[in-house]
Amino acid sequence: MSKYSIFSLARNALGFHEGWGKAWRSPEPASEYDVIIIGGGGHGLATAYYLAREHQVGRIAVLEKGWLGGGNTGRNTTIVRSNYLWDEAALLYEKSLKLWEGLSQEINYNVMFSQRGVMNLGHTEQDLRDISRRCTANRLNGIDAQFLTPQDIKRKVPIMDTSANTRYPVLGASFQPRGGVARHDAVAWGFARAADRHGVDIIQNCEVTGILRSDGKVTGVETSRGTIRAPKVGVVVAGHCSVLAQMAGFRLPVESHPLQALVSEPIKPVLDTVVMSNAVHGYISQSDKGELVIGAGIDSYTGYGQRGSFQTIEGNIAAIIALFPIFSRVRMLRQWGGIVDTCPDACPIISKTPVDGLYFNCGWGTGGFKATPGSGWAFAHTIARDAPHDLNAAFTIDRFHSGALIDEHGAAGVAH
Ligand code: FAD
Ligand code: PYC
Repeated sequence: MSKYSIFSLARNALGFHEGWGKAWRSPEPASEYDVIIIGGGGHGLATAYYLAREHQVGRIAVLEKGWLGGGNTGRNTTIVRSNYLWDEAALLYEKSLKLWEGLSQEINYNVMFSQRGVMNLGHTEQDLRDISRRCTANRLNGIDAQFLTPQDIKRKVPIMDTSANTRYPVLGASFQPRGGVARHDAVAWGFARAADRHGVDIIQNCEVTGILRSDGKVTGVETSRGTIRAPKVGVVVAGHCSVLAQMAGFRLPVESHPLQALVSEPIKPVLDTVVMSNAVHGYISQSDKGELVIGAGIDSYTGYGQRGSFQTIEGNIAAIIALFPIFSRVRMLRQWGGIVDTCPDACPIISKTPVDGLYFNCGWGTGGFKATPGSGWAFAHTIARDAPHDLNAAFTIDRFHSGALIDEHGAAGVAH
């Protein structure tokens, strides 16, 4: 470390960070852009970054009604993996995983991507058949996948109850060593700073209230900060995509549900991988700070409250304690909910729409955090070229008319 940076570190430590520059600008909205992105979550910010970086689009704005990453991006349990069954989904999520592997360097921001592996447990003979089918399909697509026996599982996670007489007998698991976790808010901040450096205007506290159209084409948006014109608009608002679709005059086959998560008080390191179980609707990992990060399945009702119901997490915690009796006396610190946008086939929409120049990226449901870089990359291509990339060509809105669904309930299963 140079003398200069040691002094500047000491000065900032003693001086309440005086002189630290803002990570991104906060410009007033211009009256017109080449592309407007609605939604300042990870996907929206990544889209803006790749539009500027890979497609040299000049004037881009990201409009966010609240603060960056205040939606699902900052509320998820940060699990990253690509072990999906069908080629279309597996290749899209694997593209994303490959981008994760170089992301901190690419955007020069430490997103703390930690490839500690992701384990998906099987509790019945049918679970094992599904797991082994998925492992084989993954390997055929060049995706790392291992089948673990109960003995392998016990060696990797000694604190799990793998004895025969438990409520949820552990009969086997799939394991993706390259899967893991990342720091979710850093992903939003990192993409925001990188996009800003490429000239993207990031405008917070700017709610889109209407989508302007003329002769079947988008012409701009109405916002809480006035009218902004653009010939292309990308919508990436997760749980609120149906609201935005209604503004544009069409309907999406999406339901919005609360999805909850919890963290415990910090404890010593005891769990160095991610464990998920579709059957018990629960998943758990330990953060670098020592907190247990626990998630549940979706609440069964639809709604926009970022809370969720007690009964869902009560069942979730009971299942986690059955698998990990050692945690029975750990105290939970916080609980929260996000609104997830679920499609009938548990796959996303990255697509053109019935309105020319208007594009939607949504329907990631409970599993879009892992897709953040890949989704932004593919959506940027779709907007810039007005045509999908091969990787997202199957994820159109049209598939709900044609019937070409991609059923990923097994891989997304934990929470849908
Ligand atoms: P968001 O981050 O929600 O961003 C959308 C933004 O749009 C928001 O900031 C919102 O304020 C803004 N917006 C909405 N309406 C408007 C408007 N009218 N005008 C302007 N802005 C607007 N996925 C995984 O892969 N792994 C996990 O472990 C995982 N765990 C999860 C746990 C929980 C509890 C939850 C809730 C989700 C989880 N997910 C997980 C899913 C994942 O979080 C989402 O799929 C992903 O973060 C979606 O990102 P996004 O950028 O599309 O949405
Ligand atoms: O998609 O891996 C996932 C996931 C885990 C928890 C919520 N979603």
